[in-house]
Amino acid sequence: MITIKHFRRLAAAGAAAALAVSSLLIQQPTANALGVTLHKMVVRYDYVQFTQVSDGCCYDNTLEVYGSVGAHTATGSFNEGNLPYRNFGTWGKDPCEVTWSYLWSASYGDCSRKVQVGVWPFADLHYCASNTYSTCPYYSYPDDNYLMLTVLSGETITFDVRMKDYDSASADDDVCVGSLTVGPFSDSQLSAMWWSNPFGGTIKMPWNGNGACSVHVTMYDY
Ligand SMILES: [Ca+2]
Ligand SMILES: [Ca+2]
Repeated sequence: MITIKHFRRLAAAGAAAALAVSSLLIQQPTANALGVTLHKMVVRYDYVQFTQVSDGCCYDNTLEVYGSVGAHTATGSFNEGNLPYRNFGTWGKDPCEVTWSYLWSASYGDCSRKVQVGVWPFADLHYCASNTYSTCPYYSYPDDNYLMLTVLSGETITFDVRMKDYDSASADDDVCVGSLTVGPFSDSQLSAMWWSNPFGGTIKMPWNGNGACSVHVTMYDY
């Protein structure tokens, strides 16, 4: 049975709890409490275009490609559990080989992609989300060609691509490696990057004897 005295004690406890919560909020202000806008940006990797490829002897014009695409900000305020890379194939290995657009299935996520001169859409692949460009923590490939990135005004954004050609008899070759750093942008510039008016960027690697490529990436405010 709750007496008036007990009730008062419960009410006092409730007030103390509320005070504790409010002081917690004061001690640990969120970014929004400081007047900082957190822009949730969608980064979409569109395609890679290879304008020149060579796999060495005897005019071999087919590469066996694995790699990663990624995006991060200068302060590293990622979403998605701090996983700024989307990896395909198996870094440094060649467990299986399929054509770029072979069966849209995560089962082939660890396979190298056979690549010639041409345009290859990133939407055709499955990826693992990772905190490094060279590992897939769970050896599964459930992810697509999109990343979510939290961007603050005044900080730069870097897009990076690393694609290598597997070679059984020698070290693997860089065939499309590069990065593009953009910004910093203001709040209004970031907000203006709506899906119908997105930011578009191109990462390029000039011919290095193994490959020459450009990679297109799109970014918009979510
Ligand atoms: Ca090669
Ligand atoms: Ca090769």
